[in-house]
Parts: sequence; C-alpha cells; structure tokens
Amino acid sequence: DPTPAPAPVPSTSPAESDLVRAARGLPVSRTPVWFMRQAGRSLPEYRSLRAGTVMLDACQDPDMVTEITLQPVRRHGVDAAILFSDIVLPLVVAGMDVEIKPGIGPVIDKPVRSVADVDALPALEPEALGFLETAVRQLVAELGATPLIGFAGAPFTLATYLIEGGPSKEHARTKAFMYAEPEAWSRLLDKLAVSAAIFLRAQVDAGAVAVQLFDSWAGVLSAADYAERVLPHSRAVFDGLGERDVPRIHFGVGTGELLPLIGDAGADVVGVDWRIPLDEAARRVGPNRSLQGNLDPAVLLADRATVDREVRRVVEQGRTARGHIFNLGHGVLPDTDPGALTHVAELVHELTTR
Ligand code: 1CP
Repeated sequence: DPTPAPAPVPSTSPAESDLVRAARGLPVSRTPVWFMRQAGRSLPEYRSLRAGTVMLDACQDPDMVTEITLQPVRRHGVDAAILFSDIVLPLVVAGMDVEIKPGIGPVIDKPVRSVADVDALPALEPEALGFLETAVRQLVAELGATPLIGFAGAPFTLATYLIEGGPSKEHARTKAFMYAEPEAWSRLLDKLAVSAAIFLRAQVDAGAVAVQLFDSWAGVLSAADYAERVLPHSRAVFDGLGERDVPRIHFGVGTGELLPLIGDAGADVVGVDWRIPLDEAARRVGPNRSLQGNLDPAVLLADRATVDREVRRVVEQGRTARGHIFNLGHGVLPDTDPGALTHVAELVHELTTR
C-alpha cells in the first residue's frame, strides 16, 4: 500500500481561531460570527438532504451530520461550525422515549412526574456515542482552520421537556416539581448534568474546540431560584469537562436578570438575547467574560437598511465587552432569507477587520 499523503497543514489551527481567541478575550483579526441554528430549515440544501429522514435518525448518521454541519459554513463563510444534533439526543441515545415531532419539537410520551420516574430514567453510556465521535472526526478533517463548536442542553432546559412532555411557554409543571419535590428535582438535574457532560466530552475528545451549553428556557426563573436550584447543576456540566481547555459558551433566552449568574456557572462567554444591549450586558457580566450575540433574529426579515443599522449597533456595543462573538439573540427563524445571513457575516467582517 502506498503511504497516504500527509494532511495539508492549515495556516491557522482551529484552537487558535478568532472564535477561540474572542472567547478568551485575546486580540482577533476580526470579530468572529456564526448563527445559532445556522444549519436547518432556512437552507434549501438542508431541506432536500433531510427529506424523508426523521430528525433523530439524521442526528445519528455521521455522514448526514457532517454534510448538514458544513452547509452553512460553505454558504455563509461563518467563523464556526456547530455540530448538527439536538439537545435531546443524549436522552434518546440513553433509551428514553423522546421523539422530535416536525413543527413542534421534542415530545415525550410518559413525562417525568414523580420521584420514581426520576429514578427510572436510564443513564447514558459513553460507549453508545461512537456515531458522534465518527461525525466529529470527519467534520474536523473537513473544516480545516474553521473551529467546530460542540454543544449540549443544560439540565434545566432538558428537564422542562421531560416534565412538561413537550415544548411549553410557562414551564409551570416544571417549576411546580422544582418547588414540591426539591430532592427529586436535584436528582433529576444531577442525572441530566452527568449525561450532558458525557455528551460534551465525546465531542471535545473527538476535536470540537469550544462548547456551548444551551439553557434556553432558564429565563423563566427568578435569580434566587436559578442560583439555588439550577446553577449548581449547570456548573457540574462545565466541571465535567475536567482539564479539557476549551472555551465555554453559556446561553439562555430572556436571561437579562440572570446574566451575572450565567457567567458564574463557569462560562468564558455569556450568550445574550436581543432584549439587552451588549454594553449593558458587559456591565452585568463584568470584565472577565466575553459576550456572544445579540442581533434580533426577526431583524433579518426586515429591509437591508434596517439590517445594516442593527448590525452596526450590535458591533459597536460589542466593542465594550472583553471579547465579542457576533451571533443572533436566538436561533435563525425558518423563513429567513439565507442571503441575509451571508450578508450579515460579510458586513461584520468588513466592519471589524483590523
Ligand atoms: O445549526 C445549529 O444550530 C445546530 C442544530 C441544533 C441545535 C443547536 C438543533 C437542530 N437543535 C439545537 C438545540 C436545541 N434544540 C435547543 C437549544 C437552542 C435553542 O434555544 O434554539 C432547543 C431548545 C432544542 C429543542 C428543540 N428541538 C426545538 C424547540 C422546541 C421548543 O421548545 O420551542 C425544536 C423545534 C427541535 C427540533 C430541531 N432541532 C434542530 C432542528 C433542525 C430541529 C427541527 C427538526 C425538524 O425539522 O423536524
């Protein structure tokens, strides 16, 4: 057999990319930009590839994960890829009967409503994540200098799906369980923290150079409840990374009042939605953390002049942070014109190139 040709040496390594540098508060060549939910329904190439494949099957097919993750990187020239997966995947792999219903989201037939339900939940075995390791290794090889962000759902946000049985607005049952069954609550969030940490470690060990913990729905909690009943479990997820020296991004929606705590849970980067300007967010998280955000995704449905004005504002307000990763304040809306995303990535680069 001939010796295989050596892999091309990229000019910069993903671990020294602008994304990682901004996350650490180091100088960058330009502000890095990526978009939450950059893969998915806004892209026609995604819709045609996914046609006929159930979401959770797609997430466990390494070739499909690789291709879908790469699509927005090729199209938009963004500064990071985020693994195509879902926050409920570790639960599915562990054997819980969670489904993702099209147009709805994660749904579970027998919601968790008692201490016995919590104790009956199956644990995630790291050995079951071979498909993930394969997908991440393939991706890292294809991405070259572009960093791959690994992610997981935070214990609170996962608990909302398990307890409610599906998506919900108020998360009233979740909060009721938290207040009524504090011990079972803590056991549930412990379990979810352990599986999230296993899921993140698998991605980092296979080559992801940053991680994002999505606590999308934590904004429904008061700061006191968040600090006492949720934060310790989110911190446990980050602690589960051990010595792995990758920047940690931590994001939730409507978390204006929680921003300092979201940072305290162990984040290098605090993700901010559109409700609070980044200069105010920088004051709230303090000088030792970077920020990610926070263009309102709905702005992308407006005219080009509005988009440009709002992008400039976010870039300017982001300059007050220790480091800034440009992103949306939440995921790309399905009706978004992909051309608007490409334009935003170009404009951020143009405005910030040193
Ligand atoms: O490109 C990327 O961003 C990677 C893909 C990705 C990510 C990061 C998907 C694919 N899901 C997620 C994370 C995720 N999943 C979060 C955290 C981010 C956020 O707040 O948006 C949450 C809350 C979920 C749960 C979920 N999965 C929902 C939301 C339901 C609700 O409560 O409102 C939905 C609709 C899904 C399904 C899903 N996940 C991903 C896609 C492309 C889809 C749609 C599936 C389909 O088309 O059938």
